[in-house]
Amino acid sequence: MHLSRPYSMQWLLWMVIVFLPGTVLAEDGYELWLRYNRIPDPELLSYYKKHATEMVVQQSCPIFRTVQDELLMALQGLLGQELPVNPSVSKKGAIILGTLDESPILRRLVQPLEMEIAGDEGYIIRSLSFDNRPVTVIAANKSKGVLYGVFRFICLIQNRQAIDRLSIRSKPRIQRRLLNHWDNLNGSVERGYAGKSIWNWEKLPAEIDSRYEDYARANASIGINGTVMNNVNSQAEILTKGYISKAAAIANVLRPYGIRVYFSVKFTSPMEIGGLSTADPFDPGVRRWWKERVRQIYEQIPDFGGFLVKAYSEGQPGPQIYGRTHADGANMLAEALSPFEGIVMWRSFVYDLSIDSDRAKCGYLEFVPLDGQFAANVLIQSKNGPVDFQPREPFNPLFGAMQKTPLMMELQITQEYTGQGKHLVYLAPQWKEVLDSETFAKGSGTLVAGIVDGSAENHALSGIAGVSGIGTDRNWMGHHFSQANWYAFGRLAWDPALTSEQIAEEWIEMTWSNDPETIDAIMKMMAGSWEACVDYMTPLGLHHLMAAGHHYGPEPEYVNPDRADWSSTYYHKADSEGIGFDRSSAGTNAVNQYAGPLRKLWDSPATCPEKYLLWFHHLPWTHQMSSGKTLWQELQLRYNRGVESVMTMQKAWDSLEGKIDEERFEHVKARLEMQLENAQEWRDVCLDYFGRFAESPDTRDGE
Ligand code: GCW
Repeated sequence: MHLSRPYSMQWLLWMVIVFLPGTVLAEDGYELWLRYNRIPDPELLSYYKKHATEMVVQQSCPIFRTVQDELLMALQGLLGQELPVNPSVSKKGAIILGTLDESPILRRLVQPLEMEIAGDEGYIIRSLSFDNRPVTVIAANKSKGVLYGVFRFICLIQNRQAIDRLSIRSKPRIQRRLLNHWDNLNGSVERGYAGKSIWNWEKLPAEIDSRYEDYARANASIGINGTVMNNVNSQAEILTKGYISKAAAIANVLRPYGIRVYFSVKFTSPMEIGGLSTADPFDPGVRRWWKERVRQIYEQIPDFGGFLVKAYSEGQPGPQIYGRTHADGANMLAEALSPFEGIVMWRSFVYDLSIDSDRAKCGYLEFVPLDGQFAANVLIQSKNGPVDFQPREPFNPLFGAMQKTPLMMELQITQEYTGQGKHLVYLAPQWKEVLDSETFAKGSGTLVAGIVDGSAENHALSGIAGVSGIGTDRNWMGHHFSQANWYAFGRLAWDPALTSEQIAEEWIEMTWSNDPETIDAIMKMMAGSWEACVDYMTPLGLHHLMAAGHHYGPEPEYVNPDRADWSSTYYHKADSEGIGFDRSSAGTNAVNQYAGPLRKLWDSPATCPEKYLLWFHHLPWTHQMSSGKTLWQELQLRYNRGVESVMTMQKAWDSLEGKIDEERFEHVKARLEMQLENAQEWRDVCLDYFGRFAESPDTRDGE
């Protein structure tokens, strides 16, 4: 039996704490949702023990050992029993794991057709009978699928679900499910709020931090299969021999968990570290340089995923320097990666105001004309909205407008604009709003999710990325509740059709408690938290009112002396006439970038949903809202409502005192206090400022 991990010091310590009878566990959030505390209810415990008596395994490979270790560790924790690992079934309640190719028992039990449907990463979990003994089968075509199946099975027990009548078949809808680390090589993390980068570049490759493996477990448990290790504001050094070896050492730890590594690369690397005088993608020397560098990477990291590129944006160089297009640049890298089956993820986050004075229109204007020009192994990576991870944005109009090109979606797990690891904001509802948006790209029924997963436009490649926010803090994310966003990202990347409630419930039971009242209280807190944040920061379609630079607090009056679009006033345009950005056909006509039915709906303030109202329209303060109030009154009401929601969250949390371990309870309590202060500040600063323009007097209570 292979039990390498559990014998680590950390594990031993953990076991001692867990098994001391009557101990209230001290928890610091390090275990994330992979908490395998003993099931306290004796009846439940004996039920699960009856259905988990032995593990039947007929194969071995690095991923398979991971699978086995994880299940052993989970059941040892949850059930307090160490499962024997046998090559054949000897008991009722056996759990049979494996792939059909390698397991003769599974070949007897499972229909090959069923496995075909599961694909390369999918799995089935079934309650079956083997020689008249009830057994559980976790089967897949590849070991990786078994890994995902095992994590789901563990989750069922953590969620106290029945495991004796299982009939589950699952496979991911999106192929590349990646975290994007905005980690710099000096250990800092851009827009990170949880300490330093977990990659200890200085000590690598000699020292392998045990966190790497825990990071891999957490990601594998939610189906994440890739990680872009470094910041999109990239440094050429990532492509030097030294860094490639360091990355290779990490890749070796991640590989048994089905996770590949990728790099963000800088377009001018051939000049910065290659001694060339140009980075022109049409220059044969440059092309050779990239090919050679890619070859060197694959020598050390044979399953390397590919490159992510931020080009000609916010100071990053791009092919435009040489009069070439995004497609020219992307295709050059694609050519170098293609023999190794690597991919290029080329970002569409560009906003050159010489192309259009409305920043929200720029990505579309630059990229749509290039549709059809990208190589087969290029994906365009686009943020969920057209501006920049604001608390709420309509979906990015590129989704649906580039039908010949696979578009990846980039979401921001790290809460740059939503409270930065200090506010409790559950982002799954935000992501769902975008993924579930109807694009009308091919008549009705074409959701953004269908474009991202490749099904709507029949793409061979598909992907989704989450900007990670993970750091060296013990709880990984700064706020215990920010872990829910990491979790939700993985689950939605696997299946965008899951609801944010389903995901929250799963996560709460794994992370906090199985007590129904506790679950209910936390569910309510999470469910309303995103709308609360939108209300106290940027209600009714307002956006980018954040303070310059750090983007944390409010600064609606901010004017950048150099760039209009780095000013808050550019976005809200408040004056004595009214407030909002006119992107209607009478304004910048950004609305025209959406398909007909949406264009029509959003072009008129009468039919534009109120959540996007000031995104698309500049309206007088006296504009009548659906509530019968004026716009100014409604704005006050929303800001106040946001603050009140935080108070409600606080009350809900306080009611859980004694039901949640003290350390995490106090941590969240303190953060909620900070969140309330911040929400009040947002409200007061914004209403004071807008009040200077609004016609009616400031009726702070929304009356
Ligand atoms: O959201 C903005 C951030 C930058 C970031 C940029 C991007 C990595 O403020 O910090 O740079 O977007 O996505 O490229």
